[in-house]
Amino acid sequence: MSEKDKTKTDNIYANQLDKVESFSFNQRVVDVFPDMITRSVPGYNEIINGIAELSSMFAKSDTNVYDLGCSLGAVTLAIAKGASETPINIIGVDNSNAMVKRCRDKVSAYSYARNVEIVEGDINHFECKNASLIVLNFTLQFIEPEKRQSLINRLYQELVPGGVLIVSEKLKHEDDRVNDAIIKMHHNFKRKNGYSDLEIAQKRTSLEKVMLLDTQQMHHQRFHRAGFSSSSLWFQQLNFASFMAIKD
Ligand code: GEK
Repeated sequence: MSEKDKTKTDNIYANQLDKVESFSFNQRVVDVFPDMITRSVPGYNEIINGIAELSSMFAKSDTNVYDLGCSLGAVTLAIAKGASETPINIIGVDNSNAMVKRCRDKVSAYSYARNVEIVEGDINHFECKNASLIVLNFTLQFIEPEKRQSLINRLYQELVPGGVLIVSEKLKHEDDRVNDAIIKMHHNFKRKNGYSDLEIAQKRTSLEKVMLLDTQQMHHQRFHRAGFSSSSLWFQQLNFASFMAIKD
């Protein structure tokens, strides 16, 4: 099987576990990741395609474009294709060794992704240089909440004027009634995609301490505190959304 097609069905939480460990991006997750993320995140493919389009508009010649928390490189590859007319370097960063290894194999299978480098590192300490576009596609929600503002502050500084930050996140809602209703709709989405109630419940427990959500308002406030004069939602499906913030 080629690197392009290597994906297995996610059944990590299919059987009752004695103890549900906190979620981590280990080899087991890497092996099923494309299946897991497309069956769990409403609008995932639309967001990836949208980022490809946005990269064709905002990636600037002779700059760097960053995919922070790149996992298996879906965003990296989308940018390589979307901005193929523009001479840029694309750098994907992830702190999971298992993800980075598989991502490098995957990227090397695509001839249009020769301008890509995949780096193993913690995005809290990774310096982006001369960046016209920085993407955190469902990564910020895994960063400790107290580190999020300083990370976004630094990314603002590292963007060139006119540079764009794209942040996709699962959101929580201020109003508990809305929150509960949308969570139920998300669980229905997962059921329709073949996950059982047991899988949904065990996955939820595993994420409880490692994926901490912000409201839409918290994201806008954070972008504005960092210096962005403009931040907008360009995509939302249920409680999954993507923002773009532009540096003047
Ligand atoms: C996609 N963007 O397919 N430093 C670097 N990487 C990190 C850090 C950190 N501090 N914390 C978490 N990660 C991808 C999906 S998944 C989202 C992103 C999800 C990495 C982590 O190892 C994982 O690969 C990724 O962020 C989050 O568009 O699985 O819901």
